[in-house]
This record gives sequence, C-alpha cells and structure tokens, in this order.
Amino acid sequence: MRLSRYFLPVLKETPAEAQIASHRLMLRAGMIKQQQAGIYSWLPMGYKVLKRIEQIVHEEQIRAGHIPLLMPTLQPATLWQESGRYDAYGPEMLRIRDRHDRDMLYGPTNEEMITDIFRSHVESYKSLPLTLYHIQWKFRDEVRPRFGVMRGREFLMKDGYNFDLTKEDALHAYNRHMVSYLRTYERMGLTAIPMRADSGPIGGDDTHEFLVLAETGESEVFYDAKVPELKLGKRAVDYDNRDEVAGICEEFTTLYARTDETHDEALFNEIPEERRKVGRGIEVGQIFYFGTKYSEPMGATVNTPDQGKVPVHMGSHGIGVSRLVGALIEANHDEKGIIWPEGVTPFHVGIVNLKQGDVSCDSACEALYRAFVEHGLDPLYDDREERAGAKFATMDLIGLPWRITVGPRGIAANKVELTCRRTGESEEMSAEKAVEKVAGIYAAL
Ligand code: 5CA
Repeated sequence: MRLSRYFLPVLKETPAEAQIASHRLMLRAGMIKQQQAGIYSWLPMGYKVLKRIEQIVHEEQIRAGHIPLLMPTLQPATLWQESGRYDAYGPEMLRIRDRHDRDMLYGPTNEEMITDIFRSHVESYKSLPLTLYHIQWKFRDEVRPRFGVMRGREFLMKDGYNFDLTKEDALHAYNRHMVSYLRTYERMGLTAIPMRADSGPIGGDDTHEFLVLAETGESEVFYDAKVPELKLGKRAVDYDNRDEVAGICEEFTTLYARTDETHDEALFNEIPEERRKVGRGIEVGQIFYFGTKYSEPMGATVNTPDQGKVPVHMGSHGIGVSRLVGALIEANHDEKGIIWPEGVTPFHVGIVNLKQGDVSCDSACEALYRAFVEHGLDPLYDDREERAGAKFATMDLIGLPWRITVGPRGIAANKVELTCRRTGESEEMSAEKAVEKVAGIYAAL
C-alpha cells in the first residue's frame, strides 16, 4: 500500500476522552472511530489488525479440530426463554421487537442458538465429539463501556461450543481449548495466563480466564513469578492425545495464578515470598465446562450405544477478538506509539522515502516495494511529500515492527537503513540484504 493512496486519518492531538494508552493510540493512529458509547467503526488499519487476529484464531481452532460456522447476531427470545436466561440476563441484553411484534435480541453469546442447531441435526453419539465455533459480533449493554474496544458494547468474539457424550470427553474438549488458546496468544506475541475464575452468567463449575498482564487491566491478579515464564513454543501437539493435552494444561495451571474472584490468601502465602506477584490483567478469553446446563432444558440429547438417550455434555469457550487489539497495544507501546508484534502487524514493513521525487530514491523504494510483495509481504510505502521528521513520527505512531529508510546519500553508496521499532536499533545494508532479513523474520514465525 502506498500511504498517499491509503486512508489513515492520524490525529495530531491526544484525544481527551481516552484514559488508557491503547485507546489513545488507536484513535491517534486512525484505527477506530467511536460512533456511540462502546460502538466503533474499524477504520482500514484497525480493520487489518482485527483480521490478522481473526486469522490466527481460525488457524489455531482448526488445528485443534474445531469447526467454523456462522450464526446470526439477532436471535429469537423464544430460545432464551427455553434455557431460562431471557429474564435472568437483565439489562445487559439488548432487546428488540420486529414488525410482527416478535421479541428478538442482539446476541450477547450463543449457547442457546448452538444448542438449537445441535438438537435439530444430531441424533447419535456417533456424531460426537463435536466442537463448533464462530467469530461474530456480540452486544452487551455494559453499564460502563470504557477504554475503547476493551470494554465495548458491540464487540467481536470467537465463541466455540463442544458437544460430548461424557463429562470426561467434555473435559478433554476443555483442555484442548486451553492448549489451543495458549498457542493462539503466543502467536500474537502475548503472554496470556490461564487463571481459575468465576463462571458468572454462563454457568458451570470449571472455568479459566486468560489474562494478559497490564497495569491498566480491569482484574486484580495474584500469581507466582514463574508463571509468565511458561511457554508453549512450537512443540507439536497431538490434540487427540488426552494425556498429552492434559499434561500441558497441568504444566500451565499448577503454579498459583488467580484473579481476585477466586484468590486464596493462604494458598498464595505458600509461594516463596520473592515470587509472590500482585498485579493487574486484561481478560482476553475464558473457557467453561457446564455439563448439561443447556442440553437438558433444551432437549439436546443423543442416542447412546445401549439404546438410551442422554443430554450431551457441553462447554463454551470465548476469545475477545476486538478486545485483543487493545490488549496487544497495552502490552506493546512506548511514548512514541504502538509497537506491533510481527504476528499481528497491519503491514509487515514500512518504507520511508526521505526525498520523494528524487529519481534514484523513488526507484529504489519502488524496487523494495516490489521485492516485498514478491515475498508475499505487505509493505506500507510512505510516498507522501512530507518532511522526514513527519514520516518517522507517523511510522513510530502506527508501530510497524520494521522500517526501511531510503535517502539520497545511502542510495549513492548502495545502502538503505533497516530500523527495528522495538529496540530503535538501525543498521545500514544493501536493499537486497534488507529484504532478505525482513522476509526471513516473517518466514520464521
Ligand atoms: N459464551 C462464553 C464463552 S464463548 C462467553 O460469553 N464468555 S465471556 O463472557 O467470558 O466472553 C468471552 C470473551 O469476550 C471475554 O474473555 C472477553 O475477552 C471478551 N469480552 C467480553 N465482554 C466484552 C466487552 N464488553 N468488550 C470487549 N470484549 C469483551
């Protein structure tokens, strides 16, 4: 993309309404525009990051054996009356009436609808195990929407639902989700810690939240200093192997890590004092096992091998896709702007032309641009007639991990400058070498 043709409405002033860095930076970098409290338009660069996050979520869900589908945002009240949640959900649910006076709602989550799909089409235990998920907009009429996309009213969620014959099978699905989530967040360059949590309106006994450590997080967290050091890395996981998957969950949940909802001071005090950490975290996902809470009242049953009929064991598993954009910025920024991890960056590399209109600079930039595209990368070329300082400030604000600077002096010596946004370090090298280096970094992800 050439910046002169793009739509990147950056703001010079710091918006007064934004209280935290991610909200400020998303507005300043022209990623979002607020349309109403807690409701945002995603401008092109924000939309690009959102799509990159979605893509990673899809890839890791599919790797774990889960199947994507798409359910609507609007749901009939009748389904929620069956589960008993229509009245229980309260004012957070946005209720709508259509022209035929039928009660509808903008879905805050989809347990009822997915259970309805399941009961309409599945009869036998032979169709199990089954996990279906979608990535769809949700609406919760939060009392205090705040912090931009972090606590929105309309927000994008990945929500997955498992259907299993037994509790044991459903707990394997729970574990599978935990491992796939660990991998999902790591690919985005985030450390998200699974912490035992409280189930709230979703219900159930077993639940973990995934928290990204950040001072501006809404939850208070208590953890062993060794927990954030745990890494899944690139190990090949066989998601069908119950022991292997359970073993990884054990590795990540044995050391103490809890939110204020489930914090136990006595247990916490058993950790050596120098490892006891108290901080704040952003909840970027939550997994639940709730057994037959929905399948029983809604009649989602299967025939069993011995001719019986039993309600299926279920769980639901969510990732806050739009919230992740904010969480990623909270965890990756400095005073100049955003610092995107390579896994989610909107553009892989920025090209800054210091002397627009100079034949040799222009043609070197064009050649770099083509070379990146040939490597399957997405460069952003700042080809505007602007001062160098303004170009650098824009690049620093929007936070592309790598920047290549092309100027007349360098070009005369067959050199460009490659700068790492995170460390600020620059290195001079030939254009070919710079392309090779950047392409190598992305190929290794
Ligand atoms: N049905 C279950 C799991 S599919 C469910 O709704 N879980 S949840 O309530 O925990 O939401 C899943 C994730 O969505 C949360 O972990 C959080 O990251 C995100 N989320 C929840 N509320 C909001 C909100 N108001 N704004 C942005 N993201 C939100």
